Amino acid sequence: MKSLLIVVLLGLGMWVNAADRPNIVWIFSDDHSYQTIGAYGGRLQKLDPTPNIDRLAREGMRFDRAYVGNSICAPSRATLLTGKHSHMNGKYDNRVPFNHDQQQFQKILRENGYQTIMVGKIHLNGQMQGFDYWEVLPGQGKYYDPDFVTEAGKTKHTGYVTDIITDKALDWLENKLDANKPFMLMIHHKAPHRTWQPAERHMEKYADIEIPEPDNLFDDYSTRTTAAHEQDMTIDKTMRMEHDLKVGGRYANNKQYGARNEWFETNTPKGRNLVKWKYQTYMKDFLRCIWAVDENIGRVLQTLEDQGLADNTIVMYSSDQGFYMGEHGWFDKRFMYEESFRTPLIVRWPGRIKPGSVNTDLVQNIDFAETFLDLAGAPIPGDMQGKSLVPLLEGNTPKDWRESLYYHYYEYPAVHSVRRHEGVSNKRFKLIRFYGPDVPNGEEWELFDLEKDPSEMNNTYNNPENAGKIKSLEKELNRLKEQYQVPAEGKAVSCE
Ligand SMILES: [Ca+2]
Repeated sequence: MKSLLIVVLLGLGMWVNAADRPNIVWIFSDDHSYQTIGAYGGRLQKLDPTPNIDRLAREGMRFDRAYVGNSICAPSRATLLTGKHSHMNGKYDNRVPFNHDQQQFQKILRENGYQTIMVGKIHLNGQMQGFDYWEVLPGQGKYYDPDFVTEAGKTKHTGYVTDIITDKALDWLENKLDANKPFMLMIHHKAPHRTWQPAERHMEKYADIEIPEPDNLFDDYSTRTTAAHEQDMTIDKTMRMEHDLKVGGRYANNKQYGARNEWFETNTPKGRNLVKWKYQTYMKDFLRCIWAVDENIGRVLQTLEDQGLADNTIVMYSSDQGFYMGEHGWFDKRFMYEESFRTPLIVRWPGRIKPGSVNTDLVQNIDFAETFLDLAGAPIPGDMQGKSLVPLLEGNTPKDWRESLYYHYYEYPAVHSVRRHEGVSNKRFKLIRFYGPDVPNGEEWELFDLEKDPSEMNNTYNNPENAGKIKSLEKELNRLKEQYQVPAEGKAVSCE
């Protein structure tokens, strides 16, 4: 009846009243690469890894050019909540504290009549603010029998983390919502974060399938600068047998990984064959974790229908960044190269988004907070740094929409040894500047033509023909730094 009323009101060209503002279900995962989403196509599509996420894309909009500003977990989440780049919200790496007292979109949503609920992984230590209810994993959280933290303290749970997070969300949808208010329900998964531990029911999935390799699994980094040569995130050298691949040590006699251990002991691959085996094993564990995420998204979609909420609820799916699925021989993220700079973004909004639409505008995680506020009809603070995606969702990209993106990664020296870098990217070209400790001469540059070289194998910065292009990209980088108020190098980033 309620949805019929909305249809009638929309039909009359009238905007619905406050009580009919859309609900938002914001499903988010940790390290989910676009390469492992069926709707994005690519070499893994035929494995059909994500039937429910694909359904969201069929019924909604897929963003092909969604990016982050700093490709690492906690800073990405801080950007999501604040609508600001890392240097403005102060959470520029995984180690510095996040100031919860600062402005965040959910506080404003709540002040404007939304019920706000957050369950799952947030990876920001301290008490959450602006939520009617929050229940989160401590730090990285655990895959099996995880603890959760609420305002009241820590509680222990039995089961698989992706299922438990969804159970909590469904409990809200079925039993706890205030029927007089629209809601924002954030369902934020730990999966498929390292060390890629699947639910027991998915341990055999893809067992007899050969996962296609990327063309650059054995990248030698020629043409790239020091950062690519000296990172510590290769499947070959960095990925660990026991910790990541569950072979040997505490897994030697583990029932779940018994067949894998037995196979390895008998065959013991070496050299390139070992890298290929590690790639297969990593990919299968990763895809198994995704399978549980996708299955649980299916449960959420079904519950929205069962509760009569589907028509007036926007469902958005994204991740805190992308991830390397063996491209460049890597796992992990951090670099400004496409696989980790980009992130999946799929949105379903019945009646407002044309089903099956694809958007190729440059969007970034600084846009999410403003989008939520815009959807809610709430005021958008002038110091947020993104733009609302609502016009894009409705198929009306503004003429002055951004044509370039700013990126900045700070966490070095640190795990995985990715040098600090910043850069600018438009739809065609990307200019990256590595700088700081352990970068020869203080800085090194890379230039890529994303059209001619989508895998970013050929750094053409030193080609004299590109001098003009580099000059204009540098100018654009400086313009973005001024626009986003990036502090001069060596000056502390804001932490107010
Ligand atoms: Ca992450």
